[in-house]
Amino acid sequence: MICCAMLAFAPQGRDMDTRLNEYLEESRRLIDAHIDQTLPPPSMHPKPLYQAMRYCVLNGGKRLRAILTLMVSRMLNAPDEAALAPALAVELIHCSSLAIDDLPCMDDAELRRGKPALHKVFPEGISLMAADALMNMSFELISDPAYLIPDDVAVKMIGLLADTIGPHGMVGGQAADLQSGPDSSFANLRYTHMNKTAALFVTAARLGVLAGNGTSADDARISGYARAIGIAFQIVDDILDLTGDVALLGKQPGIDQQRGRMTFVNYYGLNKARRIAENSINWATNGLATYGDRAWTLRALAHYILERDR
Ligand code: GRG
Repeated sequence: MICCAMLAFAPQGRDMDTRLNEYLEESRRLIDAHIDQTLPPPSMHPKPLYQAMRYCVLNGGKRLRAILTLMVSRMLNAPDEAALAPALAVELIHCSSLAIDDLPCMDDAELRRGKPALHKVFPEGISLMAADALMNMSFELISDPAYLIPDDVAVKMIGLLADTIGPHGMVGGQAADLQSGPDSSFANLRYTHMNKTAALFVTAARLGVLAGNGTSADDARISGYARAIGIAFQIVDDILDLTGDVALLGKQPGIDQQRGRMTFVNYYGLNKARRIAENSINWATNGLATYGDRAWTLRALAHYILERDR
């Protein structure tokens, strides 16, 4: 059994930053190792497809959403085995969405995670197929008997993921974003980012509740926390798009501005957008009081999201 000794106590102040960085690094290594084992080998036919899938995923992502699934299930005292398949599934969906977002018909991005975007290395059609394949693999993983997820839990997990990806989730959010412009309404901005970005944070956390056999009260509390950090994540992303450094971000800043998209920064200005992100993070962490020290990783992750520079 994989266990996380790092849950044993709640560190404070600067010690919390150090412990969180160790925790993130250890969890990232665990997830990367499992993704590497899970993805088919690059020698499989048709080779460009499998090579593109591996290029898309195994390229240095922060793995925050997968780590969030693990954090929640660990807080609920579940062994990592219960949460690994949904954590990997969330990460595959996230990577798939980044590849689609980067395509010429979307952002036409040059860079992702400090490397040429998927469609700059592989033909555009293969890149789209790789993104589709990763999305499908996420469902395969959860229904794979090797992960021993009880059938009723697997059905709930698959339903949750399908909702999150679909028209009421990320696809809807992306479509709203594509239509947005300098004069878009606040309602459209909120809809876009709730669905395009926050929805996957909420689902990652809720998968952790399912893996940890949490109650409906856990589900409601953890969903509220994840929605708030998901929105803060996007506001910080909008801020970094304006102020960030290409070397740290690993992607070209300024794309939102070039495309004339509505962002939290365009709507509120830099200072107010930052204050809204701070309030959202405070709201998120206040909602964790019931869990006491057991929720230190979730509190630390919320602060990390606010302070991140990449
Ligand atoms: C059908 C899965 C699917 C998607 C189609 C393209 C699309 C709809 C949605 C786009 C979702 C998207 C790209 C949202 C942006 C969220 C965001 C700011 C991502 C950056 O996340 P990080 O910084 O990335 O965690 P790393 O590289 O660390 O993984």
